[in-house]
Amino acid sequence: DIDRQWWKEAVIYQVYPRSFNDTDGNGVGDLPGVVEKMDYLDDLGVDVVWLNPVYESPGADNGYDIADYRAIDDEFGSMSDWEELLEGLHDRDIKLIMDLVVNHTSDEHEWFQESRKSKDNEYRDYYIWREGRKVDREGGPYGPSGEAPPNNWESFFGGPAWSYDEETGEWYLHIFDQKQPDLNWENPAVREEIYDMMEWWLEKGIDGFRMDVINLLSKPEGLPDSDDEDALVVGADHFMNGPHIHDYLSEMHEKVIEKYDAVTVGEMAAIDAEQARSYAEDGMSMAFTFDHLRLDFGPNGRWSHGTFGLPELKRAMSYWQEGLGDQGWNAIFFGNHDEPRILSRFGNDGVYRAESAKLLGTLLMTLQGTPYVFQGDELGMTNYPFESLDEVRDVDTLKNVRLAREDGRFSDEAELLDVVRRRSRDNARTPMQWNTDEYAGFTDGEPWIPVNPNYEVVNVEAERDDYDSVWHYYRGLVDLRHDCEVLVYGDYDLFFPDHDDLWVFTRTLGDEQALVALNVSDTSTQFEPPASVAGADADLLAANYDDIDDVDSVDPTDLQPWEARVYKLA
Ligand code: TEU
Repeated sequence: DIDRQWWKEAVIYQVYPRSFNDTDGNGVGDLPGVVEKMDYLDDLGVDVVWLNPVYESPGADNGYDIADYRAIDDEFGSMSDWEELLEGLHDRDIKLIMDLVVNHTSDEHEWFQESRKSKDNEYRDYYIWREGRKVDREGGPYGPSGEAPPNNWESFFGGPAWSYDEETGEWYLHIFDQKQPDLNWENPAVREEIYDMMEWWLEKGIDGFRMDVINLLSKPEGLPDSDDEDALVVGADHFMNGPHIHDYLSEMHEKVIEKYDAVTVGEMAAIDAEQARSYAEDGMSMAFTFDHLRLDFGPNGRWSHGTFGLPELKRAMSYWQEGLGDQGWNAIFFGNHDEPRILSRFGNDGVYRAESAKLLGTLLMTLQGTPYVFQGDELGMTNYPFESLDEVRDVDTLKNVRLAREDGRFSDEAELLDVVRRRSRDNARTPMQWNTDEYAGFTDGEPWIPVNPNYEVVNVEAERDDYDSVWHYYRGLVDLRHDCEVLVYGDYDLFFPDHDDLWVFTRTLGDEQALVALNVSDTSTQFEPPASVAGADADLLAANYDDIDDVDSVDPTDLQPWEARVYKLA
């Protein structure tokens, strides 16, 4: 009995509009730019576009600081441009999901402007205000008031999660930048405002929401200090998956989502499979989880570098492949606008650039769950070779790295640069590479962030002209995903979990079976098929090396560096 859903069968493409295509020459991508590339998306064959925020925003965190939820920022165009996009995508049978950022607003949102005015303002309780601590803690005093912040929670972007506001002499909570005050979800008026806004967008015809840091909405009574040293940031043990989170999400589902055939994908750091199942019960279609994107954190967490082996990556992914059962659904992704490029992080972006990009695409499209392609990954775009912090735009990188430098956490500037190159969110935010024109055809002006110098080789035009390119391979994978139900709904079974180089698994649905064999390494590796499929008649559904036309059964073979094969068992 398969629980079929359109969003389980879909391939989703993430458009980061700021860096996708600029039509007005101001160096920032815009909505008419996405409209211009709708045929490109259609040619690639994707079913859904997830659009990062384009709402009115001062841009402290590239649109994740929203000043008006119902307006399009001038930088991106107008509401009629947005409507043209929605209509154009729908004409091509492509759905549109929008980013929902409701843990916080911009400090320039009118609610916050009101809220900060006085303690008895009707919007005061839309946000989380507290008095500072009168007793100086070690390291204090912090604020201009001579007080310490209300508790010891830290911002993801570094420093205390609180800022002092002179106007009323209190502090407000911001888990991200100080220009991103957290909304107070305990206040029913806040929840109603958000639900109305969501409904407004759904009425316009969108097909769902990607929900930003959605498991952060509920903060515990009393906002206690954290003493969990393993938490992602100080306080995360309290503000992630907080006490009322399921009440809020199931309320949101009943009041809004349920009335539409909308998909929801929650961004949910720090959850396990059991928690994911309970979020699914609240009505969340699927979740972005991050275990696999923490493996390369070093001794000082995100801003230091550690190493990991393939068995750990397989373990992290297989946990989720096996862990959800009938309840819940995986969102499969290896990167997005917050992460380094997948090719540089999990592949080999040098000699085996094309091979490893294709292997990662194969993995993305053959694991169980809905695959998300981040713009440019279908070309094999890579990390940016940062030479200095001057090339960095991202608030997260700039703030964290500066603080770490002040604290002496880097031994020298070279170490700092190394970590920025590996980790900065800007790696994924460099302009989409369309052709070999200046600035890769992204803009006629000066781009807001530098273009990766490899655009001369890695670009849409060149790859569409080359039948062996990463782009054409992705194009084929999208078709494959559409044609093979076993790749969507089949069970996942992992073989040789401890093998250092091979990732081998089957997908099984009734009497249909596919076998995926990946050589995740720079050296050729002997593949001995698992006993259950060895010798079986099979066709190759996908392969990233082309000298294998004669394969008609699953036999022992040497897999070339980064070779990927998908067999369909007869
Ligand atoms: O990201 C949430 C988040 O936790 C990230 O800040 C993450 O810690 C970091 O990017 C390193 O992986 C979401 C959005 O995707 C991000 O762009 C926003 O900055 C953030 O929320 C705040 O809205």
